[in-house]
Amino acid sequence: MLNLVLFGPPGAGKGTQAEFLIENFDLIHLSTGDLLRSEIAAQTELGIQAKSFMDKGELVPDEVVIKMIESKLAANKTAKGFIFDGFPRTVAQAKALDSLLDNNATPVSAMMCLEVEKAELINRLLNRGKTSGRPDDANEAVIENRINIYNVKTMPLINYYEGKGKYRPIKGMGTIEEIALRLKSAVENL
Ligand code: B4P
Repeated sequence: MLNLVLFGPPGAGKGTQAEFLIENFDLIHLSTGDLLRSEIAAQTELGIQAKSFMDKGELVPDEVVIKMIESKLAANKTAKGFIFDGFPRTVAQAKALDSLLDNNATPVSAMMCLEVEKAELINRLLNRGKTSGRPDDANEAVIENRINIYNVKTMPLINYYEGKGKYRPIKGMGTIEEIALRLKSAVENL
């Protein structure tokens, strides 16, 4: 089983690159951002709660996203593997993922970390904001907040996975196709 954590700051290309990985490796894509946005669109209680965090660029509380992932894993027991996109984002989430996967005896295979310069992240997100209708992409101050939160709460996961020998940095600058090829060959070399 291949379980990939697709990692990187907001705008690094996680969602974009996940699509190529699904095609190449036949994995189930679990994006906590997408799952939360569909809860918002359906106006569920969870979605209404999550929206107040997401619009400000804050992280949604750990227990909410962990529960979502837990139920998706339970619903896909025969999968060949998973791409975790945007999850985990905190050390508590990473520990929870380890214990959920332990229950299925299928640990994280690797954490693929897309590395992109800050100015490029801001450009990409502001560009997406022109058409996406996402409030968290529309405002540069919110984007800055998302990047700061990534630096403080999410970056420590690099040490977490490096300590387990699972950290794989990937240059995330360049065209979408160039980055997809880099990722594909890194996964093939696992
Ligand atoms: P996400 O949906 O994960 O948002 P993201 O980080 O912006 O997505 P991504 O990184 O996939 O976007 P991409 O670069 O592909 O999360 C949104 C919010 O949900 C978070 O802020 C948080 O509030 C909440 N949340 C989600 N998961 C959570 C968790 N686990 N815990 C707590 N809260 C959580 O795309 C960006 C743009 O760049 C696109 O327009 C794309 O076309 C473009 N692009 C990509 N690659 C490019 C390239 N090489 N060149 C030029 N443009 C490129």
